[in-house]
Amino acid sequence: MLTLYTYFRSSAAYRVRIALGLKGLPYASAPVHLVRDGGQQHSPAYQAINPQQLVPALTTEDGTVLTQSLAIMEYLDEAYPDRPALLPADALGRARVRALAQAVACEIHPLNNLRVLRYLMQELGTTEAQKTAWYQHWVCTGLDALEAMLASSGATGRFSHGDRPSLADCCLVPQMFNARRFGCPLENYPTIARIVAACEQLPAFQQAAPEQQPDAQA
Ligand SMILES: N[C@@H](CCC(=O)N[C@@H](CS)C(=O)NCC(=O)O)C(=O)O
Repeated sequence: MLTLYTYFRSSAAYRVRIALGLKGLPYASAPVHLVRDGGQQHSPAYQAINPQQLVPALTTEDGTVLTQSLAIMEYLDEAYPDRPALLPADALGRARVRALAQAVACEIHPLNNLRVLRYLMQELGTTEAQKTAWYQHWVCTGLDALEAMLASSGATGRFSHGDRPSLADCCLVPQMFNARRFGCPLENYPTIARIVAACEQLPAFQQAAPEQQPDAQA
């Protein structure tokens, strides 16, 4: 059985939850509370699983631990090729989907991660308002680019790439969840909004949503 180390509000874990749903793969959830107990990601037990002290991590069926959401999702795609694909069949399509996914996972998300926001406030002494301004600035910078990439390409369809959900959508939807949570202005992103609305009609996206996770209730 696959086991996902997850936190309901973690957008990186949310990506993998969507991917598991799209592939139709059952898994066990192992919640890691990022705030409680000083952050359970820092516990020796979790550090033994992921020395980066970040979620998600995934234990494969043979017990191997995988980290990094993009690597995990690509593993799932390669290890379960008979399930719906998260990447297109053609090299150019794969490059485009990876670029869209990385625009979220490598450009937007790392700047706004919990530990970065904490460092801003606790070590650099920013105010709550300054922290929020930082957050919104980097989200909007990234989303401006993503909107342009999606709106200008004929490869964009009902979803980020064509008419089937892909790795790009697995990254986009959680990022938009975070953007809404932090009050980012989103009116300039009509293409992204349309794609997110299409994704949110699918059970894989609905079941992966933070509010549906068992640890959201705890
Ligand atoms: N690049 C990593 C990012 C993982 C990551 O930053 N996870 C966040 C939650 S979304 C985390 O565990 N943060 C804990 C912390 O900042 O202490 C991935 O894609 O898996």
